[in-house]
Amino acid sequence: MLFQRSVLLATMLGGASVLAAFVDVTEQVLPAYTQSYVPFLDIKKTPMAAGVCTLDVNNDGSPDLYFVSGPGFPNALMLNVGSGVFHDVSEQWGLVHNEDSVLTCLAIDLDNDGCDDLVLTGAFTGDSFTGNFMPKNNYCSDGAMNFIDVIPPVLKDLPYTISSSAYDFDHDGLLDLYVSALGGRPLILYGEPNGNHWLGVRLEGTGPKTSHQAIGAVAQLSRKDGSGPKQTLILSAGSAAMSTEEKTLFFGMGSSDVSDYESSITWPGSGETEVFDGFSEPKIVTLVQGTGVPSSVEASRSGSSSTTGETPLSKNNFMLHR
Ligand SMILES: [Ca+2]
Ligand SMILES: [Ca+2]
Ligand SMILES: [Ca+2]
Repeated sequence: MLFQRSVLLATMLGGASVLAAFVDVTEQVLPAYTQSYVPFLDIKKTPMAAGVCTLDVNNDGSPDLYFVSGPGFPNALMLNVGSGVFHDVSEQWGLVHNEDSVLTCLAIDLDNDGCDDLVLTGAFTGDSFTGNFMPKNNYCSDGAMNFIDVIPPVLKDLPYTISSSAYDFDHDGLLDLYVSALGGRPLILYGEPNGNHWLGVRLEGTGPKTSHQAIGAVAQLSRKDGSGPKQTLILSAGSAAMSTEEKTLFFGMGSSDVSDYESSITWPGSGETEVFDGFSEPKIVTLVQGTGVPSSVEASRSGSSSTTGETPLSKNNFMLHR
């Protein structure tokens, strides 16, 4: 179910309280989801939707949804068409995966081309686990509205995976993966550097309505001249099952120069949008609410090998390609 906040209810220190309520808007905003897949079921009673990812598959600035479902139910990509309505585009984008149910999804830009990709772990048929998927979003490479599975062999048939999370372990600006498994060793998969440009953004709220960690902030990156698509990332406290991850938001921009871009941050609590400019790469910057310019610039270890260093966990490289 999707809930739209109408009023917030919380008890405040000192006894003051604020009235709160949530309204179920599932059938209004996801009509295709209810009509296409479970016409014989009340969606409120269906066992499907093991998880959901938020990602902007077409970089139009409107977050879309990808549902992963239980045994016997297809997964579903719901495109945000505005006015609070989502359309089912699973088949067009090649993201049905109805033969294998998936426990968890993770939406990140694995190759820094500027488009969110997916990592789907814990595929199972109901009787057994069958492996995993890693669909790459081709929208940034050639405008194609589809995903193609590019999963590396080491992960493809790994059984009993339960979750994955993303972190830039080797500080090269390319997100890496930590994949946990039931009854087995976890995997760390290092992204293979591909030369694409990137920018890491850390957010710091200064209140009074925005928390220091700024969880819930919406960060958008777009060209200063207004041309081209707009990337949108939402700062969350974690994703997938039993996982947490990097609080740095990573924007990839392919071969484009990051100095051509600016970022607008909509701060949680206040709802105010603030534009930051003056980026250079390869860098991780901190954007402090109310300052308008990047601060605490941290150079990456760009160029460091993705295969150096010791880890007690197994380590395998992957490279995304078509
Ligand atoms: Ca979108
Ligand atoms: Ca990508
Ligand atoms: Ca990395």
